[in-house]
Amino acid sequence: MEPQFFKENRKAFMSCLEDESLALFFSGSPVRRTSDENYSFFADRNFVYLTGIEQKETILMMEKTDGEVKETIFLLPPDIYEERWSGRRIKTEEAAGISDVGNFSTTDAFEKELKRTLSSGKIKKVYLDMDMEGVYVTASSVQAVCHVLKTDYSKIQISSALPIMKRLRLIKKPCEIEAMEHAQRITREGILAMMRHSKPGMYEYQYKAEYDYALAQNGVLEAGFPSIISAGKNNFCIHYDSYKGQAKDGDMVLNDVGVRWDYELTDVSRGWPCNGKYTAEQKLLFECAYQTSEHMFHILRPGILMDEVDKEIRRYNFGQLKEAGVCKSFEDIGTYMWHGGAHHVGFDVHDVVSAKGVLIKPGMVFCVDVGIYHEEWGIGFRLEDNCLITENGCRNLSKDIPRTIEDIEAVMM
Ligand SMILES: [Mn+2]
Repeated sequence: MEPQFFKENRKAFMSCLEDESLALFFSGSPVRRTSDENYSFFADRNFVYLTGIEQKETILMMEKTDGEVKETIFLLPPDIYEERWSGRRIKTEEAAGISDVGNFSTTDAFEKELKRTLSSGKIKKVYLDMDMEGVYVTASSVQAVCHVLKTDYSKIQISSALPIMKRLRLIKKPCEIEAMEHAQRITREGILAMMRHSKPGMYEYQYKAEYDYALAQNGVLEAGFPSIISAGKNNFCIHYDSYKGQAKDGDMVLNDVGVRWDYELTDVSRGWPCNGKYTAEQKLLFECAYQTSEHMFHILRPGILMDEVDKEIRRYNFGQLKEAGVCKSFEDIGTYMWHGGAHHVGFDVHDVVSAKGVLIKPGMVFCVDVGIYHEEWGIGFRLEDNCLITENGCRNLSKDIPRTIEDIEAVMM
């Protein structure tokens, strides 16, 4: 992503703030795993959306006074001994090149600078990055600032930056779409690798190994999110992650996987027979999901209420299942459809956006996910694609990943 992208994001964010406001974003700290080990660090996505920087313990401070905005990034100071063990820390010039922020300081100066700013008498409101439930996301840092504000600056109001971030992140820019398209190409490689190597008797971890190998060959060292790869009855666990099961002849394999490229994610599901040939029952159900998905890609366009997407998937898929003689009454649809069919994707796989009561607009990207679970027949799968809303319709970003019975069977021949 070009520095311009992050600069525009900050500008858009600050334009939503009143004068005499301060906003703070923290990249976060690694979480301890055990003893002296941490989980690999993953920077807060709102912080990354505004800076492009993914280093731990980094802080973005933005101040709006007298109609002017001042942006400062606080970086970990150089430490030759620490850097010997855990890699070099990002330098000011590099951080400036990535983010296009003009002012830099070091994290050890942050507390003093924060107190100086808050004591200036020019700040009436502080915006903090709080998570979905209003609980503080980058826990310790945000909590520490809250504590300082409540004890020493009780006249300054605390506000959540989240509603603004959710509005901004809802609409994707052309560079984000480009990154997603590249991520789709790699996702395709991963799914094709699983399909091509598939045979009865293969273990779920072997499918996963094929997926991870294909990604790594394309420079992606970690799946976009914990891959869901299951076979047979394990397909009935929606967020399955054990990978210990074995695909037996006649079983379907379900993959619900993604790739992150340049911060942007994909989220694609396919369901296919491990032996490469759909049975009559599998065909019947798959065709229902496919027709529903096709229907959605025909009708989705700007102006439709986002809340209607899920309902329409359910309504249309019921029609298909009824015609197939599987489900007789709409009241019973919950027996076969276990989850929602539309969530946004972007910097997060369940993207942090606000779409409730919102009309669909160009630049939105969300999943069209049709899941069918028929426990009696032992068949469960999802057909999930990523839909980009355009000026007068939509585009299936994952359309090149085989999604018809004919195309999937051809790949698996
Ligand atoms: Mn998914």
